[in-house]
Amino acid sequence: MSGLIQPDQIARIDRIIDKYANFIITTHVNPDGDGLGSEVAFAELLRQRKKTFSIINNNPVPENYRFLDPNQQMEVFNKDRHIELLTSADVLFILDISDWGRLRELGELVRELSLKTVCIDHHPVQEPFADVDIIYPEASSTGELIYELLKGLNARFTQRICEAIYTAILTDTGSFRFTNTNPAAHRIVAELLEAGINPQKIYSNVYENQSLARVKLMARVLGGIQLEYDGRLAWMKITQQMLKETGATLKDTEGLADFPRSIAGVEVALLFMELEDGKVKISFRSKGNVVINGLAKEFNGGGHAFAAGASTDGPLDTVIPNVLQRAAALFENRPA
Ligand SMILES: [Mn+2]
Repeated sequence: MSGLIQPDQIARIDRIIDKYANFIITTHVNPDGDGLGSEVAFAELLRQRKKTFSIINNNPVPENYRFLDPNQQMEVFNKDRHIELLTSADVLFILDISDWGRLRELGELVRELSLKTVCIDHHPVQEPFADVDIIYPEASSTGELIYELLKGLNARFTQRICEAIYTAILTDTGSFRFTNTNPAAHRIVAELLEAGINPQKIYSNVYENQSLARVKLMARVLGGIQLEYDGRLAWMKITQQMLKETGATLKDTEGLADFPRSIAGVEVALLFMELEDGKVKISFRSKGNVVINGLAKEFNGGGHAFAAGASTDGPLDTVIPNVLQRAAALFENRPA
């Protein structure tokens, strides 16, 4: 299988792992299956190489991904608790993110320290990010890149590594449905299945593990879907009141933005979420014909061509019409 990561990059990572002893692994805020799965698989490589490592994230592991971390080795970043560890560490591996803003306080602290940084990611970037960047937007997921790296470094593909990489690819491709689904994703997953992982068990852990509050919130949110631009744009909102009334929390909203794409004729879906501080988080999703990260950029956001996000000042009732108006440009000169 020809990979994306070049042999000299693999050799460079090999040398870094060889040379140093203490490693930290992290991923973006609100970690997802790709970030967490990639962390677990990469950590197992370091374990096989007899290295000392810690996995430190800005947020706790969501309930439905706890199976990836049965011994609860993933730590939630706390400056007072971790400053010594981070100061004495040699290398920080940053997975599934190449944006300091999405590393929050951990990122701020790291930039003050002299840690060597290595980034492995598939988000598009404009400029160099870490000391060593292994960034391929054409990869389906960071999990795909971790697979290549582990292959290149002759890791032993234990059950744990196989499950972690499968989870990363499964979740980031939306169960092999999204536009980032590529032949490599299927080839890698075929190999993981041959190695004996149980896809039904992993699917059930990730997707059949929802809280009642989330399902109730979903009903409210979906009930409020509105269509614009001849049904080519669908939008919905989540208010603080809706969260309160259903008992749902922010983490219960993950994945909701993808839903309206299932409506016939809808090209673009927007989800507006009122945050506690009054700011508004916007999720942009596209079925694959209309590029939406340009629109996200207009609101200080960014992301992939067909999945992006932004966060802007409220109130919600001002943001929604503003974004909808600017979205008109997406459909100009584009017959339905
Ligand atoms: Mn990812």
